[in-house]
Amino acid sequence: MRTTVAIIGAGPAGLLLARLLHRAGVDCVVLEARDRAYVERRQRAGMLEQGAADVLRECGAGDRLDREGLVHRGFELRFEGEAHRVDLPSLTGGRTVTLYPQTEVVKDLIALQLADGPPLLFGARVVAVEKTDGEQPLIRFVTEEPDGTDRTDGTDGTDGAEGPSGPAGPAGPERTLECEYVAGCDGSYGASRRALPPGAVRMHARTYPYSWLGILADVAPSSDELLLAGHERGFALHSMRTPALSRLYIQVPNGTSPGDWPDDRIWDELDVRLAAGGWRLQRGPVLTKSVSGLRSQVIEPMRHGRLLLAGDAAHIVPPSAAKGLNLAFGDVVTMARAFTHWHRSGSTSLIDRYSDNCLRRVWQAQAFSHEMTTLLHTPPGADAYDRAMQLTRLRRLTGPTAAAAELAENYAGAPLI
Ligand code: RFL
Repeated sequence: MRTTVAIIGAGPAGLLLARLLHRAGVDCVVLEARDRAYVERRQRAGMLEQGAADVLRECGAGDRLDREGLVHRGFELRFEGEAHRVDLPSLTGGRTVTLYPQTEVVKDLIALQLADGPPLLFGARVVAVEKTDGEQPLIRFVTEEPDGTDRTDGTDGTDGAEGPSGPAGPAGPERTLECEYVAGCDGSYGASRRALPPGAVRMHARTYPYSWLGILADVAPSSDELLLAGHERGFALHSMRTPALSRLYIQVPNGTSPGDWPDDRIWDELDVRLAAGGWRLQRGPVLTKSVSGLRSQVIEPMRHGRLLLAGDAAHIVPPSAAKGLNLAFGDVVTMARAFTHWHRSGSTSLIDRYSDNCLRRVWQAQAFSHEMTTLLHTPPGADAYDRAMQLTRLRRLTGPTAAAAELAENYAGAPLI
């Protein structure tokens, strides 16, 4: 098989890139290790910046988003038993964010691609990416049958922290795909990162000393907007997936097992951490319960030869600022523009600047995600001084200050197109 751009991974990054390239007339093939049902079921992000929603609309994937997405014009920061609303449009010149689950973004993009897009091979696990230093990279992959095992959320139900896993089922013969460029969109445990020669890139990494216990609950959200609490017992987040499904998280120590937290204990803790005035949290049946660690990673540069990395393959952010999916979209918009320019003009100038152009946005999102994480979480061993610092930062951000405007700007994100 041959193509112009080989895309590894059919997560949001790979699927959006395929869509953008298809519309620009650049040939591509997408290889995805998992089966379609698995990819469409994987619970992860929920919040789209306005720029990300605009890109989906622009490439024809905005119909259901506009019908079913929940537009949010603000969010609340809660601390010391009080709620402080951050109004996005007034602080950002009119920007908003949209709650629309990543599962639905992926379903919409897959449906479009299967209807009229470039080839998308499910169950095609890339085992090697070769010759990225030369003119003609080569991808080796095996096709696998789904074995019915649900590995959606990692080993213990952790959501999305998907580690390297074995084949899904019996592997067929190895096949090859020749191409001119490789887009590595296969997440942090994919084949693209493994193809980087030792010493070719630098990996910056940080692991935070706490995790998130998340639940999906079959109950209508208790608030129309996101509530983020910086309680001295730790962070809590009230979010939603749909008007009938709530998504809630609490900070827990690293190493926590979901089994340590019976449902009532979770609801009681959420009540304490999210408390503000007479507000009441509605309880309901817990549908899923999972623990995920918080980490930051950046690979620098995001390119080696003819292999360009995008999304979680290139960087990870802690979920506290909801930037991961949005950053992935930012990368592939930049990448699609670079490949399109090269395809039309023969010039590699934008491909050569791809990494630098992305990294400015990536580090900005890293900084904001780090700030939100340390602002709202209580580290092990924190004392009264640490808490006073945290409350001082929170008060500054919720007052009529330039800091409040900066918070809103970062939260709503910059336009991508
Ligand atoms: P994905 O989604 O991991 O997709 C990678 C795809 O590559 C496939 N793959 C392979 N295919 C072929 N051969 C191989 N050898 C392969 N190895 C892997 C995989 O099967 C998969 O289909 O990466 P992508 O596309 O870069 O997308 C990144 C986002 O998924 C991620 O950043 C976000 O989910 C992060 N995130 C959030 N981002 C936001 O923008 N807003 C949010 O509100 C938000 N909330 C979250 C989040 C992440 C969370 N977890 C799981 C840490 C909330 C949580 C709890």
